[in-house]
Amino acid sequence: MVRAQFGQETSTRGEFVRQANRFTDRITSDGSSDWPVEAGRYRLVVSKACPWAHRAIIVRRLLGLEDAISLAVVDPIRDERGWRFTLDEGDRDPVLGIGFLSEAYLATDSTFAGRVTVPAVVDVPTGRVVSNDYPQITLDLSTQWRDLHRPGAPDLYPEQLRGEIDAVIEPIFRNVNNGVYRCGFAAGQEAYDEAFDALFGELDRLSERLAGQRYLLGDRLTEADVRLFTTLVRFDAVYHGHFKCNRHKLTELPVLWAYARDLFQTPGFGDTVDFDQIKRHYYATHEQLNPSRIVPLGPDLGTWHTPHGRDTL
Ligand SMILES: N[C@@H](CCC(=O)N[C@@H](CS)C(=O)NCC(=O)O)C(=O)O
Repeated sequence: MVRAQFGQETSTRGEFVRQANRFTDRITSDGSSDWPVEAGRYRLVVSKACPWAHRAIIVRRLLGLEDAISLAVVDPIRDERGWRFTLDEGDRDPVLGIGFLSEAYLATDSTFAGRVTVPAVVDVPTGRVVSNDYPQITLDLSTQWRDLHRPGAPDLYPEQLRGEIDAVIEPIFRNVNNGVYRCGFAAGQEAYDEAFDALFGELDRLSERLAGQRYLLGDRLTEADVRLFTTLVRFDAVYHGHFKCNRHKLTELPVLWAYARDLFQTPGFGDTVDFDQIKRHYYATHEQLNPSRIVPLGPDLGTWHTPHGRDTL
């Protein structure tokens, strides 16, 4: 039986230690792997609630890969058997023909016993999981799928900026993307305190960086912005309360709030956000954090559409 909770990912000091990604194959354009780039062959399985999966949804849309890679969306509420296709007719994904994502994991590795996670890229003809390696999935969409990008698609991982992008996203991952989980899943005060300080210290540094430039790498949108956005957009709706990330709300951090609104109002970002699924997933799934499963009605989300003033930077 696969597990849907996090007991195995807690250190003796009470820190949340994320499991390694199990499936790390890559789809490549130069024949260097078993998985060639091919329109219509692969299915991207996501939860709209999940920040890691959300990266891939955004990048797929920015690059215009919707027709090349189909999308399967799981129910935001998973049960003890993990992610399920209960939003689909007959409770089955119509393309893969499975009811639970775990079926694809187990078809690929019958001994798999970790958490079944999204995003996952599945090979439709064989039903095998190619990758659940979320940081590599988006980079490969940018670099390997180039021939199928829409005309005028942005280069989100330009060669000359890769060193700087990698340097920026590493602390963002550690302190922000994963940092909010380290706050929320800390099993001890000290582990929580450390994660909290690291998170807000990083947000302060990012505020400084973004005070005089529109995007993390200057005047062009990159993979780094996608990665920061998926955490920021969830911040007030779930992380501030549910994960106790409450030194400030995003709306109280002027630079980051304007930056996040700027991205939200960019096609491919806000139009891929589903606040209802985000809130229901977190508040109704993490039973140990919210046993009543009551989903808060706030915050007011209308403010995401207010002017951001960053186009003049
Ligand atoms: N693959 C990574 C990151 C992806 C991830 O954590 N996705 C979450 C959703 S945000 C998930 O699928 N969780 C399944 C679960 O908690 O059972 C991991 O194993 O930690």
